[in-house]
Amino acid sequence: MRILLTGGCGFIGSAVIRHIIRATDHTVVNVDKMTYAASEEALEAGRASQRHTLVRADICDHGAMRQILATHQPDAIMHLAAESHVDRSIDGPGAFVQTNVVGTYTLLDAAREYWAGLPAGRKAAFRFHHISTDEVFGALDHGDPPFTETTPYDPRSPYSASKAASDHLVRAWHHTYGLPTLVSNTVNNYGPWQFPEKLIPLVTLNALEGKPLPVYGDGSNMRDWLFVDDHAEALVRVVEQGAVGATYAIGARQPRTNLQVVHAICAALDARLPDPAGPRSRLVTFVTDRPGHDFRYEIDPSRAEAALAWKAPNDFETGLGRTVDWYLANRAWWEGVRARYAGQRLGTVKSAA
Ligand code: TDX
Repeated sequence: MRILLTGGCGFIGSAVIRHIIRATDHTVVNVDKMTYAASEEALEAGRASQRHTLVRADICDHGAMRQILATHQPDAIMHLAAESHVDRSIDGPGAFVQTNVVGTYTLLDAAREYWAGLPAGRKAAFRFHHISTDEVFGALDHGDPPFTETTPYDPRSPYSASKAASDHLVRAWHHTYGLPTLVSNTVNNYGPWQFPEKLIPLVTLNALEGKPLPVYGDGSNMRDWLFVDDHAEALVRVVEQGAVGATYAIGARQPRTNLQVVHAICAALDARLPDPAGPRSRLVTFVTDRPGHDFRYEIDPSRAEAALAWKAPNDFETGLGRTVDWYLANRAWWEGVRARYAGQRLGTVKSAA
């Protein structure tokens, strides 16, 4: 199948492209705006593959989307392009509304026009797969059951509100216009090539550089963790086998407190590269909490696992070991990224609202 994938130079999009090139015979047209978080290097073998084409374009550009669809004639769209960092959405929500809401609308509109013009067989087989997050469901408290496909929406940050809006638009295009859509929502991803603004790569690099490891609040907030290559595998199954109109809640049943995550990173690094100054946990520093910090996210992936005949191969400890090994082996990449963004604190709402 010919897949048009948006955001293919991002963290999750590039993992999907690597998986497609390695494990399937699909071809990919990668539409990416190349923002600060994009990395062409992350495509690895995809860069040189005849089955991958990179087109630099913004999903908010309707004319460009129409033209790319007409030229490349995809059988499916996997939509991963998004602004993704919650702290940045606190400092500058406009870019999130623009790319995540207006961009998704623009892509949907161009996709509908393209899909309407397809011959009957290709029209029936076409899929628009929208990739989203568990943050749209709001925050859980201790003891609340994990999110599922039927949990009501309750987004609470500019980022999650923009993703929720885009999920609603995708479902509206299915119910109103019949566009054959699929939606998946997932937990926190981690792994190689993640931009070091997110917790795991930020703490890994700070720990390697002997810098403070910033833990928001008391570190008891909980996230549920999925290794990015496992997510990529699940996403390709969704686009290949998913039921039109369905939602898939994808996860690996690996909830941890942030403090557990930070200690696990320190232990993994200490075991591989001991720091002469002592265990890296000494660098843990509790800092002012994130405004509106959601307490806990967790997904029950039972329905998606059954529907897709898929289960995440890596538990948190295995995936984290692979991640830490990757950062140790790819210093040149992250040193270049850190030269542009050294990991300074974002999203503290310094000026009074
Ligand atoms: O320096 C930090 N210290 C810290 O304690 C950072 C960057 C984060 N945190 C905390 C905040 C969260 O409780 O760690 C947790 C994880 O933070 P992030 O990596 O910023 O992720 P999160 O806010 O949970 O959102 C992520 O998961 C869902 C992604 O950024 C989203 O794109 C995804 O949709």
